[in-house]
Amino acid sequence: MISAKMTEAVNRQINNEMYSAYLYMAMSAHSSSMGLNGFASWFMVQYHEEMFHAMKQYNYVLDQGAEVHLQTIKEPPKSFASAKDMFEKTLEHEHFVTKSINEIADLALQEKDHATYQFMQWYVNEQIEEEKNDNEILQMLKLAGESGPGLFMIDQQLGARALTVQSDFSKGILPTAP
Ligand code: OFO
Repeated sequence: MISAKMTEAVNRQINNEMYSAYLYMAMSAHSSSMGLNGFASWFMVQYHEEMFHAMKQYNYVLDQGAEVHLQTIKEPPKSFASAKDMFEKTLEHEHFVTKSINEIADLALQEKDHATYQFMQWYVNEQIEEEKNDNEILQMLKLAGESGPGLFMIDQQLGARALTVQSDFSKGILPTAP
């Protein structure tokens, strides 16, 4: 069983993950409208990753015998200035997510809640990977340029990203291979 304060914190994080999914879905739509189909596909893969993050937390709350409390998801921006702008906003958002994950891990330590502390370590590691990927893409955009052949090349590369997480939750969260 987790505390009421921890239940509230994880529920808030479910909302953060759902907003992340919504934000990347908005970026995917915007990329499509700009003809950047590789970017659109990359952001749609990211959308699925965020839904997976949210569903893992949803499952965790239920497994702990606590209540899931779904909250309003705020509206993401409608449009973005450029491909670089989308990745700057992505990185900025992921910094916020990292901070909020660290706060839950801090709370778990304070409460001597080892189960939640251990559960959150998966997210701590995931954030390192996400920030690294976003930084690398931003670097590419700065080096190869934000238009013409440079942008086309990055679009092709981003389009190759494959989905590696579960996206069908009709049977709950399936155990991942060891
Ligand atoms: Fe983009 O990260 Fe979730 O947790």
